[in-house]
Amino acid sequence: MPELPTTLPPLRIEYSSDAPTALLKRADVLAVIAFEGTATADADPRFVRIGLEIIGDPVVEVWRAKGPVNMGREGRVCWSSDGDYGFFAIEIEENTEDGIAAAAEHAYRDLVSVIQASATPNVLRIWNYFDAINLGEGDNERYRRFCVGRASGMSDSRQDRYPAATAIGRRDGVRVIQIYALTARCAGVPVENPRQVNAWLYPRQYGPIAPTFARGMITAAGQLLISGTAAVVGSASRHEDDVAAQLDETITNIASLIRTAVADTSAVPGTGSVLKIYVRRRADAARVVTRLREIMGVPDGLVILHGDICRRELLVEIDGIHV
Ligand code: 3EB
Repeated sequence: MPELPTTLPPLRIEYSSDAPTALLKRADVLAVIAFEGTATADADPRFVRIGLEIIGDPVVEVWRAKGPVNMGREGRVCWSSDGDYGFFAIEIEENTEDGIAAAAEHAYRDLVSVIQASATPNVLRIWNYFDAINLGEGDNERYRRFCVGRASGMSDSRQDRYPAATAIGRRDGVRVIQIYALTARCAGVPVENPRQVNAWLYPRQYGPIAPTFARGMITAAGQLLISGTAAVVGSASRHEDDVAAQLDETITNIASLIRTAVADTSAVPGTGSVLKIYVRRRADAARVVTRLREIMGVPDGLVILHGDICRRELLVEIDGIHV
């Protein structure tokens, strides 16, 4: 068998106002991620619709690989792949009283087993969305219970191999966990942020099981996948009740991650970045966008979503990709 190269062509991630059904007709489309307010598509394993309100123009996120893309379903997991990259998605209902932890564990077990059996077994990045993320007190908060279940479902992962991730709360009242993953034929290199405690080493006060994600992941194509990033310095949340200061801190964190990843002390987010901003309060959206443009100019792509961040005091979070 000829040996496959250990580098990958870049994955193109962009926002599009084209109809999902038109996008899905293209043979190089790996995934289309829509939000509330964007049109639905016919049942296609490459299509997910996340129940977050999009603030602004109704665009969808499109992932384009080299193609051609194969796709299918394996139990509850939907997948697609062009041999270099894989897209895997699962939606799991929360059933019992301890629904969220059990559902997260099942979702991760199913997802990981299908991914590990695939030609693209290296998990680069995972997105997690579920309802009412801050409901419940102390260790009963739904985000913390989710972290417990996720860690059980990922139990065979090594700490230095956690994927980059996002976990955001929906407000649609639908008790279904929505998870999707980007995987690849070649492993990526996880990156941690020197301004922040590694999330998987967070102290006990933030929950019984620390969140299992890396701050970023450099792909074999040299692209940096940026985890959900907020105004966390060390392990503490900063600038309570001040969305502008939280945004500035978040962008400082992202700049620090990018500089660590590319070993270039002048690198900044902006050109070359495709970003999502999650705002807890709808009314903050315009201010956040104005401030973001002041700081970083115009990124290559930008979407604003109305979603809850995993700690109550956090008002804004940003994730994305930087090339
Ligand atoms: C933080 O820095 C903010 O649990 O998967 C960001 C990205 C956050 C991912 C996750 C949580 C997660 O801790 C929260």
